[in-house]
Amino acid sequence: MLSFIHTGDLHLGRPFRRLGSLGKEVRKAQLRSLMNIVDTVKQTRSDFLVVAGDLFDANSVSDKFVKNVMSYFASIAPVPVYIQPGTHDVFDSASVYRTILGSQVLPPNVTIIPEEPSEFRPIPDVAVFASANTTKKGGDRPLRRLSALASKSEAKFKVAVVHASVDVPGLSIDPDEPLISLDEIASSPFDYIAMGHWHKRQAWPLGGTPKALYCGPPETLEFDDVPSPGCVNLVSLGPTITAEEKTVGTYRWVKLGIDVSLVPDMNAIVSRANREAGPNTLLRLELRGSLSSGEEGRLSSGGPGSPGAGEGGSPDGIAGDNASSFDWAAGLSIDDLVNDLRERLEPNFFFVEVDTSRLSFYEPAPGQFPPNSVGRAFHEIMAEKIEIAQDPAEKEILQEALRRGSLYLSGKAGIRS
Ligand SMILES: [Mn+2]
Repeated sequence: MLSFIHTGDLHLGRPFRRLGSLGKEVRKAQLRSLMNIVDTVKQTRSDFLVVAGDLFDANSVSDKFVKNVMSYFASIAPVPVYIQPGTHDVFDSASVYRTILGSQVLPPNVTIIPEEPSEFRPIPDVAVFASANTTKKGGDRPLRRLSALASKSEAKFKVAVVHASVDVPGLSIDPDEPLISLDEIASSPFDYIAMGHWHKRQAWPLGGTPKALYCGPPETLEFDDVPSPGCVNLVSLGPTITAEEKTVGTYRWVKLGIDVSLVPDMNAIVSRANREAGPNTLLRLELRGSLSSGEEGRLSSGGPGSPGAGEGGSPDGIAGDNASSFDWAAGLSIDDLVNDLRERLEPNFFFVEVDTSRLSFYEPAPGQFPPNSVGRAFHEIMAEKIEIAQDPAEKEILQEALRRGSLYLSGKAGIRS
């Protein structure tokens, strides 16, 4: 069976600044994924390897690093390797590939795809068609030129390598970037289009037999790459074309959104997060929901409560069933909350990031509703009831009703079905 390995978007040398000192561990994992890729080529006895753009994160990489990267490809000689310059390592005058081509580091089994559409024959029955990206922008339509060239080819199997977005409204990142349309895919003479650029595993068209496949980065690059790709495609060329995932990556990036108003306590956040735990898991915890100003919460919990610069208080408990549930974090500032969570989660993960940019600080105020609105009337009626209530427990319930009602009427909270 004829087969090849399709990868792309390795982004070798990426700084991973948000990871601080752990960034270098992920950079090491990127090189490990490259080693796993060449091992996969050997183990599956694949006929060739294609890299669909963005092998390097940037064109400014050191000669030593480039030499090291090339040595991985040299290790599978004479198996042909086709490297397509993408958008991060675009084939412009300052391209890393100009340096590689002008030096002695290019292994004999490696081809850097040139600017003009070209046909390569790794083995007699298979033709690979590709052209380098020479600009990051420009509304280029690379598949059209490749299709024109491939339609003249007699090869039994035709493979294209393209670093571009699929032109789907709402999905393509930028109308000025390299694009291929669904029509171009459908009418192209290719058996398989090895895509790069999008960092997600996807196959187009969505219905029917997929022809243009994104394999995603072999080592995941960010929290937005969901689910973590971490693999390459083993493509088998025969009466039917199949693409099988082969895992080559190390780290799993998990983004978890939690509405603090829907959990009973901090333990619930920790135990939910710990379901994702692992020594190779990076966690981004995105907290959202509304925190009350914490005045009543602080009083009822007796906590110190020092919101300092203004932000702080107790997470909202809109869905709580009783009074104790909505002030579970009373007296905590947002910083305290984040520090507590990090302290409890960090031992169980490779990396933990807590985002609180969508946690809102909230205290009902009549001025937030226009005069003569339902919200203003509700606020005034409730304020009067709170004023005249004698029983402290009743007063507390009314205050909470005001807070929750104001959240609802101002659109800050909804009703769960
Ligand atoms: Mn990329």
